[in-house]
Amino acid sequence: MSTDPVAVGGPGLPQVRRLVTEIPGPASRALQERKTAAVPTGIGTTLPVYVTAAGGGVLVDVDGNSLIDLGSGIAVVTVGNSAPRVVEAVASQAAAFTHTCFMITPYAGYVEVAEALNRVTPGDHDKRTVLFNSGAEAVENAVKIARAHTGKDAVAVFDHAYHGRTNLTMAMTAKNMPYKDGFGPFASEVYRAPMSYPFRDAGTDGPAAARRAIDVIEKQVGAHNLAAVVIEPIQGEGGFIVPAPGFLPALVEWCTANDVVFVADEVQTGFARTGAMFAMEHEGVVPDLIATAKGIAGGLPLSAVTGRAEIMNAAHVGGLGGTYGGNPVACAAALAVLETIDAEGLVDRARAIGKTLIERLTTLQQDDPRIGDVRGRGAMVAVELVRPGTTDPDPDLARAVAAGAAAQGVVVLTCGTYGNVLRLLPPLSMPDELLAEACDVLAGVFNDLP
Ligand code: PLZ
Repeated sequence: MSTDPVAVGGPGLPQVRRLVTEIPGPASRALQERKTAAVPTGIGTTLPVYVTAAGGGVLVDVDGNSLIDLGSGIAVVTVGNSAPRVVEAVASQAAAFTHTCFMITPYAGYVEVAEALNRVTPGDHDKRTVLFNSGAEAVENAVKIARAHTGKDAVAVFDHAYHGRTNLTMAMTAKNMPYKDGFGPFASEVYRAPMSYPFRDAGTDGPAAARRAIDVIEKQVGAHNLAAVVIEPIQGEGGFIVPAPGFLPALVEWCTANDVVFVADEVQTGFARTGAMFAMEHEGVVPDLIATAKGIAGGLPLSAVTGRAEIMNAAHVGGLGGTYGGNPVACAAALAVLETIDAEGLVDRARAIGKTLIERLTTLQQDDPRIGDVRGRGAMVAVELVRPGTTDPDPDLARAVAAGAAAQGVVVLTCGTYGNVLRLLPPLSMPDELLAEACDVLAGVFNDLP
C-alpha cells in the first residue's frame, strides 16, 4: 500500500502551469513501464503522465508537474475535477451505503436523478429515465427501447459517428481503426447514412443534407423497417462536426412522420458543455430519447436514457437493468453536478469559454493556412488541420501540435475520422488566465512547427 499522503485536488489546487521535469517525468515513465508489464497493449495511452490530483483547470502529476487540462477526461469533468459539491456528496453517500442494486432494494437517489433528468432534458412532455453505467450502455438501451416500442429492427446511424465499443455500439460507430478492426462480426440491422459536414460538404445546406440522408435511409432500409435514427448533435470522436443548420430539425420531422424513434446521443455534448444544457437545444430539437453519460456525474460512472414516457415504458417489466446501473454513489454525484451547473452558472460559463477559444483560434487561423476550420459550440471547440490550400487532412500536424503542447504542459486531445482535428474541451472550472495561457502555448506551438 502507498504511504504517500492523501492528495487533495479540486479548485483549491494552485491554478498554475508549472513544469519541474520533462514531460513525462521519471516517476511517470516508471509507472508507464509497470503499466506495459501489467496492462494489455489494447489500452492505449494518449499522454503517459500519471495524475495524483486535479481540479480547477489543472492536472498535477507524480513528478510534481502542473498541466493545463483542455480535455476534461474526454468531456467528463465538465464541472471540474473533484468539484467540491461532488466530493462532498460522494463521501457522504459512500459513508451511508455504496450499493444495494436498485432492482433489488431501491433508494431515493436514483429516483431523484430520474426526476431531475426528466426536468432538464429538452421538451416538457411526460418523461421517464433509466440509469446505466457507460455511454455505450445507454446507447444500447436506447436502441432496445426503440425496438420494443416500434416492433421494428433497423437502426440508422451516420458517417463519422461514435457510439461506443460494445458489440452493438461498435457496429454503430463509423471508424474502423482503432475501434472495430478485427473485432467483428458486428451486430446486424445497423445502416449508415451520410452526415452533414459543412467543412467537407460545401454547398449542401442542412435541409439538403437531411434529404440526402433520408433518401439513403428510405431506399436502403425503408421507414417501415426502421426503429430508430441515432445521432450525436455535434459529433465527438468523429471530429467535432457541427451539422449545418436545419439538418437535425429535418431529420426529427421525418422520424416523427414515419414512426421512427429519434435518439440523440448527447453522451459527449450534454450537461452545459456546448453552452446549452443539451446541444439539441441550439436548434430547438426535442428528441424522443436522449442518451447521456460523461458529464452527468463529474467522473463517476453513470449514464442514462431519458425520453417520452410512452416509448420508455414499452419495454416489459424486468426488460431493462443491470447490477450497477444508477449506483447510489454515482447518483449522489449526479445530483451534485446538476446543483453545481446551476449554482455556478456553468451554461453561461461554457459560452464565455467558447467565445474566448473561437476568437483566439480564428485569429490564429488568419495567418496559418494549415488551420482549415475552427468550429464548435460553447466549450466544445475544434481546429481541423489540413494541407495548405486544400481540405486534405493533416493528422501528422495534429499529432505534432498535441505533442508540442503536452511538452509545454498543456493537455490537448485529437479526434476525427482522419485524426486531423484538435479538440478543446476544458473543464468549465478553468480560470480565464489559464485558458489564455493555454491559447498562448498553442499559438507558440503552431508557430514553432514548420
Ligand atoms: N457516445 C457520443 O462520445 C464516448 C470514447 C473514448 P462510453 N466517447 C469517448 C474511447 O476511445 O473509448 C462516447 C461518445 C458518444 C457514446 C460514447 C460511449 O461512451 O462511456 O465510453 O461507453
